[in-house]
Amino acid sequence: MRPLFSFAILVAAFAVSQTLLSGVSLGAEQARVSVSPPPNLLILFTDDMGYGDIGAYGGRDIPTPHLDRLAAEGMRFTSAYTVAPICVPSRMGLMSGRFPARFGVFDNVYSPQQNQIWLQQTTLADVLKKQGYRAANIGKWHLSGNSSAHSGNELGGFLFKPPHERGFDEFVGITGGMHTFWKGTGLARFKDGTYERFNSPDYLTDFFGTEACEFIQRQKDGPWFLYLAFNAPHAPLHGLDEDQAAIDAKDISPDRRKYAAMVRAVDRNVGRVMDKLRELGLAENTLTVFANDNGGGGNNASEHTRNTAINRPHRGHKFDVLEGGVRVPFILHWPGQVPAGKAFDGIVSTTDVFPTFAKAASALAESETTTLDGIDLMPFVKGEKSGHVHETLCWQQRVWTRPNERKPGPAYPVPAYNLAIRSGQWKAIKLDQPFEGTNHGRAWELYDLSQDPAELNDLATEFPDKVKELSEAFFVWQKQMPKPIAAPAASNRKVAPPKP
Ligand SMILES: [Ca+2]
Repeated sequence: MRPLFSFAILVAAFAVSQTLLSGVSLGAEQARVSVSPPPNLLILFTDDMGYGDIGAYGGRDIPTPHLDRLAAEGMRFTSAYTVAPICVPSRMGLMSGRFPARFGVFDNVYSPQQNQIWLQQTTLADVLKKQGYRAANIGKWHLSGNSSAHSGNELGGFLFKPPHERGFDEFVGITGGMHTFWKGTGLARFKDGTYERFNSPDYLTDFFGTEACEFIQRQKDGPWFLYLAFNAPHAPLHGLDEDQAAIDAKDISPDRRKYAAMVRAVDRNVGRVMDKLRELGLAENTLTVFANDNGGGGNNASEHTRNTAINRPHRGHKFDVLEGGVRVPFILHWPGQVPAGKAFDGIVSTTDVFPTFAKAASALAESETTTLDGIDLMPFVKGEKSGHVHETLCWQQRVWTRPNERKPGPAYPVPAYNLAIRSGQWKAIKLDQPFEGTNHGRAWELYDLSQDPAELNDLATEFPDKVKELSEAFFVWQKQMPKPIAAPAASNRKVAPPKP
């Protein structure tokens, strides 16, 4: 096993991060060497999809030929992690290349003050735009607050910065977390300095696919950056009749059939986008990543986010720091650059997308990567480096509880946080903790993921030294992070109480 943790490196990284809180420096003095032609960059992102629900990751009852082809032509990562098991902090990590805990965010965001630090961050779109990329976010944003309500000319219910103030030239889609999928649902568009609200002319997932193809067609001379963030298969379970009818499996529940239809629609539109790249001769010069934002909602998540997703072979679901909440499918595709049909088993993070894309675009000098938590994947993909990309990853997630579900007290602090650390084959978890201090009613659990991917066999009593090592490493990481920035009481919010 590789060494666990370098405290010296961690301290050094901390010092750098404190001096560069605003993220990546974009000084004009930075000499940038352009490659010719610069690659187009595509993120295909899904929402609450189950880890085991696409064929390339062991899916059985939902045909996903286009995602499977993406994996067959690219590299499939088997130990990829999101930075948080819920939408907003997950997307913060993707767009910034940094842990959302650095922004004091450990849950979804419900108020402007919770976004204070995040709004100072350089985004991937900022970096690429300065390098001459045309950047579009099509689909779900969910980084301007938690509401899809539109007030005045604002793209969302809060006065947070919308996508076009975070580096994107174009945006069309939904601003909040949860949205209907049917034709006629309300959407927002910003393009060329104009803003409009309109009703979707099509089933939402197909409309986003259409918009993506049209963007690529318009920008075919490149370079472009497209962040295509499907809100499927997040609840509500709105699957087209024809997609439901196309699911051959007989022994699935009516809800699972609707979910399967939503995944099939995502897959169809991934196929349309990849076909468009091939049609325009852009496939060889486009770096694509496919990933899911957090674990599938499964059958146990809160009612409004339950979607029957299957995270097999992992236990847990969205909201959890168990593998079912944080391990995600992750595919990298770049013909001629990324080996085809191979699996990569080392630990990677969705924060790695930022430096991987920025470096591919020659938009990030080596010195600028020190502020990031993410690491460029290409040296690993090309075999120049080996092993885990991240020796250690940590999570701290506010516990999602319904009102009155728990009586506050030492055993159940409110708010409570679930803690987790992965290092090599090991994963340690401690549930229901206050942000600072310890709830001694909950001990650290320890799992050997190489033998027990479902985290069923707690080995903490057998390996106390490993528990000590991992727990100490976790708290070193935690001490780097700002304290949580609390949302105001629900009565003081400008919009209705949010849903994740
Ligand atoms: Ca999500």
